[in-house]
Amino acid sequence: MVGKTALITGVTGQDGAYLAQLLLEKGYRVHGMKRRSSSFNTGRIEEIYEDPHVEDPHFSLHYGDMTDSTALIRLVQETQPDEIYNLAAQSHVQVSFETPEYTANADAIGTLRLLEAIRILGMEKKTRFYQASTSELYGLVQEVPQRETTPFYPRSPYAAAKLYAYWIVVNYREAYGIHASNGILFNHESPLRGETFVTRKITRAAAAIKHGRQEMLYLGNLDARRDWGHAREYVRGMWMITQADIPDDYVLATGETTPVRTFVEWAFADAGIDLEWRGEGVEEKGYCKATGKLRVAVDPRYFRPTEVDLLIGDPTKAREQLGWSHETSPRDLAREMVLADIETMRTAPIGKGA
Ligand code: NDP
Ligand code: GDR
Repeated sequence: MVGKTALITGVTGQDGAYLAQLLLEKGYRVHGMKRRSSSFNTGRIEEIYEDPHVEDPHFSLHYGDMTDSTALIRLVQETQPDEIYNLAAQSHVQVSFETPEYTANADAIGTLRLLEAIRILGMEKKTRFYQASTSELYGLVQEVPQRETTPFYPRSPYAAAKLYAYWIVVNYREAYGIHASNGILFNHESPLRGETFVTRKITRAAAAIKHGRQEMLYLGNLDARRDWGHAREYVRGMWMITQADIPDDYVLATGETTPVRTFVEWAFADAGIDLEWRGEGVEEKGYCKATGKLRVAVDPRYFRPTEVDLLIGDPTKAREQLGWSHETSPRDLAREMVLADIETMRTAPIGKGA
């Protein structure tokens, strides 16, 4: 028996893949929006992909783009979702400094387009809406740990675009009575994490160095601190937020913060490479203790024009009101990611991602 219908934008991304899997397990009919690409972009959802020729599939993919209002309206009309999870975004903070206008279009106005689709189609009372909001909204530290009432201070075009999206969701909830909620999610990672985000960049490099396929890892700010949780647990939180009787905004976080430098040490140790650091600032370098080989160095090209130095979230509201909590510690997360990359790299070719 098929239950509710969900539409996921950004289904080909890390969170989209985990969420689609979760909803299918819960008996949903899942529609995913993917954008056109010149190469395959469905690698993360291969396991749940259903041949479109099967009768009455539980999982279907549709072309669309957050910058294309008509495609969004048509998709909502055709799929008639009970729940929309808006995960699609230009999600890379550093890239947003180079593509600020596109980032605003996809991340800010794209969210508005989707909310307007609900309104234009008269689905305000039928369709619940989940917005992928972010701890990047907190930006420059105002209060720690950061919670739902902490003031926002965005520090990138990405965060500024997500700030608009956050508030337009609140406004459409108040103005039109749409069941629309923001999940203010702190960083969450997994073996499916995009290769240019810092955790995955580190775990892939540690695995590649272990296999003798890479010599060096170049990183930016090693002092930045993040509250890293596991993506699989956070998509469960997205679903719980959407099931709540009353729409609201919730922080999902572990409550633990770790410097990038420490994540590097963990990942390399799990790959069998204990590091020692010499130098400071851009001179800081990580050497393998056993062999003395240089393995990690700072490259200022990865510094951001404005940085978010410290994120640590307080998930008390989600725990008390929804019963959500994380399970995986940042230390265990690092180990899971490294071991997965070591295994994958045993056979797969590696790219030269930034
Ligand atoms: P990913 O970058 O892995 O996935 C983003 C998804 O959005 C991909 O499916 C991508 O498609 C799609 N996308 C990008 N631009 C467009 C567009 N113009 N039209 C349609 N689809 C588009 O992100 P995550 O899965 O990590 O994150 C999911 C959401 O949660 C994002 O909105 C992100 O900003 C937000 N977020 C993430 C956090 C995290 O730590 N992961 C924390 C807080 C918020 P393609 O595969 O083709 O690139
Ligand atoms: P973030 O994640 O910006 O927090 O956004 P990212 O992993 O890119 O950076 C985390 C911190 O690490 C520092 N850093 C580096 N980052 C990258 N990408 N590459 C490097 O070489 C490097 N060296 C140091 C960064 O400066 C930063 O301080 C992620 C995204 O998923 C967003 O979409 C989401 O909203 C937030 O998490 C919460």
